Amino acid sequence: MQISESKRLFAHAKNFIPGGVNSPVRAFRAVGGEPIFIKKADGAFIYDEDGNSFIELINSWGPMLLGHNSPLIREAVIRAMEGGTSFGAPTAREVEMAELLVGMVPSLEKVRMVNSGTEATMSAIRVARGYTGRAKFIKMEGHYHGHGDSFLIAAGSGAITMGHPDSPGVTLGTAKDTLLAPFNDLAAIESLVDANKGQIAALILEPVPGNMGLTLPQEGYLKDLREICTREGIVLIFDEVMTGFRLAKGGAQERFGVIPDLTTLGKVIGGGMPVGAYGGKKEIMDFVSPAGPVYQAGTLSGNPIAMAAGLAMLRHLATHPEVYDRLESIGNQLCNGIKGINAKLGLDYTLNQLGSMYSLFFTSKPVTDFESAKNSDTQLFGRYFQSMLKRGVYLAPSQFESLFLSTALTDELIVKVLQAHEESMKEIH
Ligand code: KE4
Repeated sequence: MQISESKRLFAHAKNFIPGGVNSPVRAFRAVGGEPIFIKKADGAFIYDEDGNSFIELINSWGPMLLGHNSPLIREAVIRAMEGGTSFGAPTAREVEMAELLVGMVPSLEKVRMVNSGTEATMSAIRVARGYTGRAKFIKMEGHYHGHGDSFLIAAGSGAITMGHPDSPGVTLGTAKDTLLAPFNDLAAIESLVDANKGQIAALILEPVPGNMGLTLPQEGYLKDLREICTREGIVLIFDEVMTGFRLAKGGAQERFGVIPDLTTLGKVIGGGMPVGAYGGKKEIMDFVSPAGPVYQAGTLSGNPIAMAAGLAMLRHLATHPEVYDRLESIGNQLCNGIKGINAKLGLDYTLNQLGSMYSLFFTSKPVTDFESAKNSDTQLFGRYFQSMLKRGVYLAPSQFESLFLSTALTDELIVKVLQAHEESMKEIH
């Protein structure tokens, strides 16, 4: 595979951008080699600067639920552009977007638009602290909630990948209010609550974590967290930046029937444009300025072009429930195929899947939390990644990421991915 233009661009980029990328995980540090630079994308394919094409299973880390360059989103953006790109003032589209979100996500009574998942989670924690008057919050080891200081403690995603789950630059003063618990460990939550009675503002988690690789909540775990938070007056926050509008129209909270007090969203709701959102109970959200005293703001929040893309996506999802049937079918077809091939080859690796999200862990042990995810052979994963890339399949360049499938992945393309998987598994063992 010829990648000379990507190599040239990467070398040049490093003169102007830290590490040559605008987000660390893109640098391929965890899988070796150098990143490919993408020129364009369409449907289930991305095309690099050297003319190579790849069936891709990340879909921009989740947003491309319908595949790349979806005509319904492209045309909405082009139409919106004709009226200008940003006003910094209220628009009708933002109202429609908020009403649609409130109508589709069970926990939402009021919602505020921001520009990224990071902004959404930072703001949700701040309003939970303002609402409760408490300072501490609980996060799960290995969960990733964006790069806000309070969250870069035992953080997942790129933070694990780069080996900095506890980032330098986060002060002890900040870190002291972040309490950590292993995912799927209710006793750990109970002991934190007992040791910090009346001091915990919020508990935030990825209800179905994707940022240590996909990991599933154990039976009853989410419901039990809900009960503890209700009992203790702790604001339960579901970070659904990944799972929102992916695991169901109403996200993991709809799929599992557990309703948080606040929800954070991103990715799919922007249809590929920079959009995040946080919302929930109106008695909490009315603490947000200018309705209440908790300050949060943003020049491009509710940007009219981003809203046009998000509205096109959400209107489609609201009126086409069959999208979710298709996503389930694609996920099951692909993952059952992978499991069958691994069994045929006598390879016993753990594959965690829910709907159109999955991770293949290079360990035979179950992966239920951060510690068990770290059992994976990341070197072998790196060889698998490169072998699949060589065969025209683009995976997330880290063992500690979920994959995200789109409705553009046809049955024929699933067969191609499975062929590449079988050849790669033979090659690396
Ligand atoms: P952004 O600030 O990247 O829009 O969202 C942060 C965020 C918050 N919460 C969850 C559950 C997330 O998964 C994310 C971002 N996800 C990563 C992928 N693991 C983004 C990819 C990247 O960092 O380049």
